[in-house]
Amino acid sequence: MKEQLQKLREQAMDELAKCEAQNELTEWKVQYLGKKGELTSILRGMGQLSPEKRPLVGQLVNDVRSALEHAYEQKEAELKRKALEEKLKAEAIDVTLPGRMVPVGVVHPLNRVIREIEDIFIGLGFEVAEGPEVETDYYNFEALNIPKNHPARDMQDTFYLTEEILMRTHTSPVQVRTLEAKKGTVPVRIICPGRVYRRDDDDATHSHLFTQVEGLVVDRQIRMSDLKGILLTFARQMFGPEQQIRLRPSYFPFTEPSTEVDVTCMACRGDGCRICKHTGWIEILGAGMVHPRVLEMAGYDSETYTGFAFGMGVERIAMLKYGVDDIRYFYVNDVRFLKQFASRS
Ligand code: 2NM
Repeated sequence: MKEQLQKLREQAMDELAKCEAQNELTEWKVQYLGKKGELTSILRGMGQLSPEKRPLVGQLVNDVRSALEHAYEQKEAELKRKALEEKLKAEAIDVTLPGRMVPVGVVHPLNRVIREIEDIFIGLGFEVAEGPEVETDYYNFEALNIPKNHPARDMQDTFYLTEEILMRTHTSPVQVRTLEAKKGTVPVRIICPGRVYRRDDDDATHSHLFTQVEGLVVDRQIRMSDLKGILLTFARQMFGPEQQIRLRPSYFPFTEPSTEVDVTCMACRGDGCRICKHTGWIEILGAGMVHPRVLEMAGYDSETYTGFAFGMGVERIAMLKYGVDDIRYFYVNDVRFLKQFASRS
């Protein structure tokens, strides 16, 4: 009996050592330690033994059982550890691998310049106002002192949708709408960026669709010197602290007096070059004192209130700033062009 137990123990230990997976381990446990297992059947056979031998053999069986149980637990822990190690090895991540490049877009140069202009005027106390690109004849022309059959309508050939509805030719209608909404109250300090449309043949310097930023200030005692101060401050923040501005008389139906505004040529700093046609100056703005009729039509008492307004073409400024020689580049969305604005400001 004792030998039989010894043999069983050795055999069980050998078999256990061969186990390589949890399912084999479970089979082993059933075979040697289970209710119908080999140890149990030896225990059952003890009935045949003499009473003196029974405790001795019982003790032996229990020793073998606990030795096998102990060995089983150790083996199970070992297998679990091995399985975990393999799993960690298989799922290992090389954190030193370079990441996959994600293509990132860039802000369109026109939007970049718009943001820059907005930031400057916001710093001067202006708010940004926007409005519809499809407008009525009233807001685009009548309210701006451009009556029907007025020659000024020829200045900006218009895309008409119907007799009365058109694509706006400037962002001034937004300013008229803002004045109406403020119902005669001051101060009014707004800039209006947006797309405008004119029936032009496209070429290197003309586009039937382009972008404007217009500004408007209305308050008591606003005068021409306020306009000059604001535009000089703008020019210096936009193009550099050495900038000067120059005002030349002009004509717009919605301002009186009206002026065209030149800034120091940023290419030659005023010395004269091809870009400024050897004048040292570049025209970038139109401006003037808002015509009293425009104020009256929008509900402002022109005896009490005065204002100035100005307008500029964003493409022209972007072309000068970035050295772009054809306005059409802004609209064809050639990534080779757009990518060049990746990290410039
Ligand atoms: C310009 C030039 C001069 C202008 C006038 C107005 C309004 F609505 F207040 F009357 N907005 N913008 C204006 C004046 C625009 O662009 C070259």
